[in-house]
Amino acid sequence: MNALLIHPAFPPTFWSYKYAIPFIRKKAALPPLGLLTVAAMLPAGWPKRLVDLNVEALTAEDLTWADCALISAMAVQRKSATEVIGRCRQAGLKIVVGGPLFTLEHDLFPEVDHFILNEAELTLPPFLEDLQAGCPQRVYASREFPPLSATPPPLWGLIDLKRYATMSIQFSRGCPFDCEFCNVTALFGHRPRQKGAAQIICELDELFRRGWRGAVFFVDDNFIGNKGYLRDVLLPALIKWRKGKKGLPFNTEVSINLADDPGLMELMVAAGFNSVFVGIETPDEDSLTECNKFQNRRRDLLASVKRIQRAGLQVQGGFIVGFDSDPLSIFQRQVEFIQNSGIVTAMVGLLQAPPGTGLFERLRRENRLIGLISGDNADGTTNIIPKMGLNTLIEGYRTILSQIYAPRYYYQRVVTFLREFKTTGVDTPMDLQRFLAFFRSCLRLGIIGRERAHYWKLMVWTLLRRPRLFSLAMTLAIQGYHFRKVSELHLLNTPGKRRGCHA
Ligand code: B12
Ligand code: SF4
Repeated sequence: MNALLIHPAFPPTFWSYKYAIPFIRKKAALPPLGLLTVAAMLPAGWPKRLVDLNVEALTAEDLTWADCALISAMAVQRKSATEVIGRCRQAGLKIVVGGPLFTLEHDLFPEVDHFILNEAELTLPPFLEDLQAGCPQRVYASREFPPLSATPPPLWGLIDLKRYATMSIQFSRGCPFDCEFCNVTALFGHRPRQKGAAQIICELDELFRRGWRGAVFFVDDNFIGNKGYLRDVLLPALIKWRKGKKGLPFNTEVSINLADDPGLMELMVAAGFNSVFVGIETPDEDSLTECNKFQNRRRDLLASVKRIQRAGLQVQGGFIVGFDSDPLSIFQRQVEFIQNSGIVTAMVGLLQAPPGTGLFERLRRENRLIGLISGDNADGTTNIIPKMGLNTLIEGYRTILSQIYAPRYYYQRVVTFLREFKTTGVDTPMDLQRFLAFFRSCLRLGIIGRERAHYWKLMVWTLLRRPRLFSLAMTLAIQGYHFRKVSELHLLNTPGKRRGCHA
């Protein structure tokens, strides 16, 4: 069986870094880790090819070569996935699909032969057995959450690492918290399940062996879901692994309670972490209560962010507007919070209700749902009827975006952050592309760009005040260009168009 693994194309989104990665001559931000992992679960005797539409084209020759297509997608890839399914159907391939898009919306794809839903560790083996026996079913699903001890390392040999800006590794799945809008717990449950430290070291060794020295993203829903194991086993193992090696800075996603644990932060920094994404959501206490984000409540969120930054971890933040409890002042309060916190990478979205979440069920009961989510949680669309009215919400959202990514506000935030940030020492080693990225940024941002005065002011300020952070300042300037372009795209789409409904 010739297996063609296909990753559909992403539209430009906040995390796609579509407008930033050309500066370092990369094609995509991250590799399709789900497909690379599934590839390792397929029979060893099957010849395999992986086509990631984000870095290359799907050719007629690929389709002729293949016997079956295995497609993985999240909701935001819906359009490209539908096109790919059509092409595979025309080529007469057996179509097998999995991943979040299909797990949550499988009834929308009549042309698919087999749905391998939820986690492939549980649902792929019975499909392969039935296939072998000549009686494969259409849908394989599971309500169980498998241990990750048997998850194989990804088949990195199927992709060209050099085309990606960052590599990824998954340590754990699941999150102990229960935020009402979040589909992570619907997909992966509340009990964090993790790989053993030996599995992680083996995956890192393989990336290192293949010459990777760039950043590695631990793609966990909440990396600190099991603090005991981190403290006692994984982080000490990572510290040991890192000795004598250059590069491979780590980043991940955590909940805000990391700020309460200086020992854990110290260990993470020593292990090579330099950045964490935190779901801050909102500075409004009532809205935090409403969405059950109790780990963010009754704390000084600003002080928590500063503590993490001072420990040596850049904080990237997720923010949401459109809660029932949001007062009309929320838009300005969000802007003020983001500016004061020095969270440079601030992703702001409208509240959406993904299927499978508590919010989706509540709003269905209240008759306040209008179709599906777009799949991009930060594109200014929503599938809910907000209490404050859709127009007010969208206008307020536009006010936020037009401020926080505007050069004056954005560069100000970079300086606020760099002042606070404690340098750790682990960074991506300077290579030719990063060196050239500086000259490209000089040209694009420093000469052509409307942000030119802010750009040069930042470069000079960093050289004089925080010279060790010069490379980081340049990276943030380039990322700011991406955020501005994506937000302009979303703002341009807004007037006149009914936002949200993808029914
Ligand atoms: C890493 C990650 C990213 C990375 C990399 C994405 C990429 N290249 O694939 C980055 C940071 C770029 C990213 C971006 C975005 N992401 Co993202 N991301 C994740 C995250 C944290 C981990 C995904 C991962 O790598 N998992 C590890 C692998 C091993 O697991 P897996 O992919 O789930 O695969 C398993 C199963 O699903 C199944 N499977 C998967 N595919 C297939 C295929 C077949 C054939 C079979 C049989 C089985 C199978 O088997 C695998 C093993 O069990 C998830 C959260 C999560 N826990 O899943 C969100 C998540 C997938 N992202 C999400 C979103 C919304 C986004 C963005 C739209 C955010 C934004 N506004 O910018 C963008 C869109 C992507 C883009 N490039 O523009 C949502 C998707 C929701 C949905 N219903 O579709 C998730 C679930 C987070 C969330 N709770 O909202 N993301
Ligand atoms: S802490 Fe994050 S991953 Fe966990 S339930 Fe809340 S939003 Fe989801």
